[in-house]
Amino acid sequence: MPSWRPVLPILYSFRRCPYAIRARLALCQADVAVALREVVLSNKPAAMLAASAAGTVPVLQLPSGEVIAQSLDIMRWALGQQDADGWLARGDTAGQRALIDTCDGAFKHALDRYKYAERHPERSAHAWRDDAVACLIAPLEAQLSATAHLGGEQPGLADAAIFPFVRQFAAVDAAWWAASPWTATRRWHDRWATSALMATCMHKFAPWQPGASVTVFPP
Ligand SMILES: N[C@@H](CCC(=O)N[C@@H](CS)C(=O)NCC(=O)O)C(=O)O
Repeated sequence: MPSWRPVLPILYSFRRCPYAIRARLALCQADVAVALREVVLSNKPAAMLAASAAGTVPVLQLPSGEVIAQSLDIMRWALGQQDADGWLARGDTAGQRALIDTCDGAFKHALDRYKYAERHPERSAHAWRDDAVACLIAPLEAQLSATAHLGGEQPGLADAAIFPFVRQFAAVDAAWWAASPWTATRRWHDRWATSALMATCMHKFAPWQPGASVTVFPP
């Protein structure tokens, strides 16, 4: 047994953040171990802000000191280490990148307003929901009616990148979602929601504090 401890990359993460979830999904899929530091967004650790002044999660700090502060870049970095199931080849095509852009742009915009409609009284919750459906759910439904996942019958990067946001969308009004006509997208959502990968990614960790012992993720 070596007397030294390998130095792990540090992942600043927040359990419910969809960007952090997509990063953790890729780290789990690649089976890349990191030292997870669960962050409380209202009390961000100074070490995280020193690594990335933007102050958003997730942040991955490599042993070399390099910092990766965008969730998609963390996904690509993780899968670049190990990608036995071909998530990058299957799930990072130009068409899928366009869907991810829509997810992070117009869909996220509408989702936040649908979720917190009382803060955006200029339009009704239903109007924001209609926007979200038009920009992302409808295109997803078209693709997922043809194939089980976005890049074919097996999952890939784009599925894992987009799913955490659809998960939030579905949870805003679960009864509406369950009765909605987006059957292929609901099936895809349910497969991801009940996957072993998601169960691992949603493991609960206490907030990190300086000096705490290392929490290895995936656990
Ligand atoms: N473009 C970033 C966005 C990350 C992001 O906005 N994360 C949210 C949490 S879901 C955040 O950290 N917000 C800062 C805050 O709430 O203070 C990425 O892809 O990683």
